[in-house]
Amino acid sequence: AQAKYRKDYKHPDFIITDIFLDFQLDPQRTIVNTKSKVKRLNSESVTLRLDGHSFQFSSIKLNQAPFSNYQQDAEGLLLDLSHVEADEFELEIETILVPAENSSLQGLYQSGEGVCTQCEAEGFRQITYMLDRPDVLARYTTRITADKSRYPYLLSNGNKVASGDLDEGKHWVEWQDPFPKPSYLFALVAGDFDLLQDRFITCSGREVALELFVDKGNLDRANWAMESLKKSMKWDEERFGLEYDLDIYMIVAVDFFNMGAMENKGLNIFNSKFVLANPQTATDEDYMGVESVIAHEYFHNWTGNRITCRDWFQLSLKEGLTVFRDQEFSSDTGSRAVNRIHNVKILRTLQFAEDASPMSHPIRPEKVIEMNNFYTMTVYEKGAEVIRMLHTLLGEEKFQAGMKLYVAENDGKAATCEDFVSAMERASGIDLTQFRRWYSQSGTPELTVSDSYDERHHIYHLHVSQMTPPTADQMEKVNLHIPLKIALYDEQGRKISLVHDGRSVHDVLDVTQKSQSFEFHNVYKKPVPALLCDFSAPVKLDYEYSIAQLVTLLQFAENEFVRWDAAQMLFARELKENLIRYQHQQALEFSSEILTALQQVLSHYQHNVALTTLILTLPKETEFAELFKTIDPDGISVVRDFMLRTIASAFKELWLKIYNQIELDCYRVTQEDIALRGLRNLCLNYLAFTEFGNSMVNKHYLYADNMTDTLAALNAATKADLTCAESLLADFEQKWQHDGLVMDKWFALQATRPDEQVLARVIHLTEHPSFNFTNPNRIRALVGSFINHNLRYFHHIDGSGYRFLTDILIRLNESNPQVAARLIEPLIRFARYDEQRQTLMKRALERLNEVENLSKDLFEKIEKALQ
Ligand code: BAL
Ligand code: ZN
Repeated sequence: AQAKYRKDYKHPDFIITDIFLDFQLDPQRTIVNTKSKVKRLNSESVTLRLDGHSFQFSSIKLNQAPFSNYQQDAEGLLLDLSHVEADEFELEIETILVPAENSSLQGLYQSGEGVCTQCEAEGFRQITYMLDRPDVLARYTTRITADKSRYPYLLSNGNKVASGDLDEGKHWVEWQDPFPKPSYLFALVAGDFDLLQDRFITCSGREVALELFVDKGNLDRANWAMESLKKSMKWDEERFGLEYDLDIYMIVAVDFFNMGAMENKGLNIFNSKFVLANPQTATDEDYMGVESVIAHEYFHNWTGNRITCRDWFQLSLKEGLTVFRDQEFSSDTGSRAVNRIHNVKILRTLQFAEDASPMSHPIRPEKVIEMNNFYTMTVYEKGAEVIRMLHTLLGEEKFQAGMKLYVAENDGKAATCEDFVSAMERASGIDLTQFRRWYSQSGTPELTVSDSYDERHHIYHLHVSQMTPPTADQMEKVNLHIPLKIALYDEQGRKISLVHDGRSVHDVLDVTQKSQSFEFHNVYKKPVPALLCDFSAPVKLDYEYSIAQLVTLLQFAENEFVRWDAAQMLFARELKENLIRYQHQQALEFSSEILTALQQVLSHYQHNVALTTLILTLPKETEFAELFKTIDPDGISVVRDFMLRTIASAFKELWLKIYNQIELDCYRVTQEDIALRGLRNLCLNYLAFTEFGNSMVNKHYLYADNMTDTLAALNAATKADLTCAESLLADFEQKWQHDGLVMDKWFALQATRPDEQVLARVIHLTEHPSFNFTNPNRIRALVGSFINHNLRYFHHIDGSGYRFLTDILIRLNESNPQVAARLIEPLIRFARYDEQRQTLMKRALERLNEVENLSKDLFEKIEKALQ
C-alpha cells in the first residue's frame, strides 16, 4: 500500500465541471452511465488518471467515440490523451455495480430494503471512474430509474427537476444540484419510507421544505430529529449569520452505516441511531446525540460543503470547525458546563490515548495510507479544541469577524487549514504564527505549574513550563502557544481579582515559552489556584494540589467546570493511592476527607442537580486507565469497584432519600428533567450495591415508562450482579428482539458485565437472532463494547480477549475493512500494558499480519504498531 504525503499536494491538471449521472438501479445489477465535461488546466498534461475500483467496467467514450487509449489497474484508469487536442471534452463511462453484495458500505450499497450511497472520503470511486479528490468541484445532474413499487422514493442532491413513469412498473426522477461540489458529497437514496415533512423560513424569508425519511413504521420516532434540525437552522443564522441555501433539505435514516451520519449536499444520510428517538426506545443520552449529530451535519452545509477541503490532509478544516460549532450549539441551547464536561471527558480519555498510540498524528496529518483511518478523535475533537483555543484567544467578536472573512474569501472553493487561520489572523490583528504549530505538532503537551507566595509584598507567582513528549510519528517537539485560563480563590472560595501593577489582567495567560512566570499583585492571603479552567487547552496539567485545596475548589469555586475537575483530581488521587496498596496486597482505604466533601456536595444537590450528578459519577475504568503510562487492568478494576462500593455504602441513607425525593410525573426532554432523572438513576446505581439493591432495581425496571429509566435499572442490575439481572435482561430481550437499534443497548450491557463468563457470553451472542455481522451498529454494540469498555476481561491475562478480537478482525477484513480498522485500536496500543500482555497482543497482530488480502485500513495500523 502506498502512502500519500501532505507535502506532495499538486493542483489538478484536469477538472470536471459538469457531470451527468444516469443510474439504472437494481440491487443485483445497477448500470451507471456517467457523462463528464472534462477541462484540461495544465496544457502540458497528456495523461489523465481516474480513480475507480470494485465495479465492472463496461465502456468508455471520448466525445461520443469509443476510446481505447488507456491502461486499467486495480485502483483506476490511466488515459493517454496525447492525441486529444481539445482542452475540453466529454467522457462517457459505463460501469456495472452489485449494491446487494457491497458489504463495505462505501459507494452504492443496499441497506435493508433500500439502496444508498456513502462517498466520503473515497467512496465515489466505487461507483465509477472519477477524479475523486475534494478539490475537483462539479455541477451534478442525477437521473435515477428503478422499480416504482419497490423504490417509490428516488433521491439525490439538490432540486428535483423532472420525473416520469416508464413501462414494466418503473419510474425515473432527475435531480439537479446548482452548487458545484466534490464527489464525496454526492448522494443517492432509493427506497420506500415514511416521510415526515415540515418547513423552515430562513432569516431572509425563503421557505425551505424539510423532509425526513425513516423506515416504514418509524414515524413516531422522527419528531425529535426534525425539531433539532429547525433549531440548528435558526441557531446558525443567529450565532454565525449563516443561512441555508437550497429550497429543500432532506435527511434519510438507514440502518447499515459505517459512520454516524453524512453531510451530502441537500441530502444527508444518517445512521438511524442518530435520527430515531421516542421515549420508549431512546435514552436522554440518545436524544442529545440525535440533536448534536443533526446539528453537526446541518452546520457542514457551510463549513464543509460551501467551503470544502483542498485535500484530505485538511479534513480538520471542516471537521474540527464543525465539531466546535455543534458543541457551541449544544452549549447555547442546553447547559454550557454539562456540555463542556462531557466533551472534556471524551478528549482526555479517547484523544489523549490516541496521541499516546502508534496512530498518533497532528490534527492536520502529514502521511496517510487509508484516509478512512483519519476520521479520528484527533482530527475531530482535538481539531475542535484548536478552534476553541482560537475563540478563547480572539473572543467572540473577533472570532466571528474571522469567520466572515473566511467565508467571504473561500465560498465555493476548496480551502486549507492555513486559509482559515490566515483569515482569523487578518480579521483579528492577533499574531497566530506560533499558534499555527497546533496544526503540525502531534502529542499531548504537559504543563507543569508551581507557585510561590510573597506574604510581605502580597505577590503571588505562578511558574509554568511546557513540554510535549515525543510521539510515534514525531520525535522532536516545539513550544506551543497555550491559552491557560486561571482563577484564584481564597479559602472561603471567593474569587480574588487578578491584578498586575494596579491594573486588572486577563484570566487567560499566554503560555508561549518553555518556562514562564506570571506575577499577581494585591493578593492578601495565599490563594488556591484554579488552573486550566474550562479546559482552556488540550493539555495535561501537573500541579501538586493538596486534598484541602481540591476540596476548597470542589465546594466553593463559582466555575462549575472547576468544581467538577477538582472532583476528578480527588478521584484520581484516591485511585492511584489504592492501586499502590492493591499492588502491595495491602488493605484499600478511602480518604474520609474526600468522602466528607463529596457528601457535602450530594446533600446540597438542589443547588445544581446536573453538576452534582457529574461530580458524584465515578470515572469509568477507561478514564482512570489514562492516568497511567502502564495500565493495570485488574488493579484499576478492583480499586474502582472498591471506590464504588465505598461511596455506595457511605451515603446509603442519602442516596435513598434523594431517590425518593425526586419525582417526575411524565417523560419530558428538558434540561431540568434530564438532570433530575440523571441524579435519580445515579442514586439507583449506587443503591444497587447495597442491601436494597435487588428490590429497588426490580421495582425501578417495573415502573419505568421510558428507556432512560429502563436502561438505568438494567445497568444497575448487571453491574452490581443482582439476582434480578437475568430475568430483567430476558424481559427486555423478549420485548425488543425485533428492534436492532434497541437491542444494541442490551448487547452493550451483556458485553460489559463484570464477570468471568462475559467473553463466553459475547461469543454466544454473535449467534443471537438480533445480531448480524453485516451491521456495524450491532458489531460496535457487542464487540466494540467488550473490547473498549470491559477493561478487565478484554485484557484477561490468558489472552482470550485478544484471540477473540483477532478472529473478528479476520472476518471483517474483507467484508468491512473500515469497521475492522476501528476495532483493532485496543490491540495496537499494546505498549500501554505489562510485558506478558504485550507479548500476547503482538502475537495477535502478527497473526493478523499473515492474513491474505489484508486491507489497507488494517495494514496501515498494524504496520505502525509493529514497526
Ligand atoms: N463527514 C463525515 C461525517 C461527519 O463528520 O459529519
Ligand atoms: Zn463532520
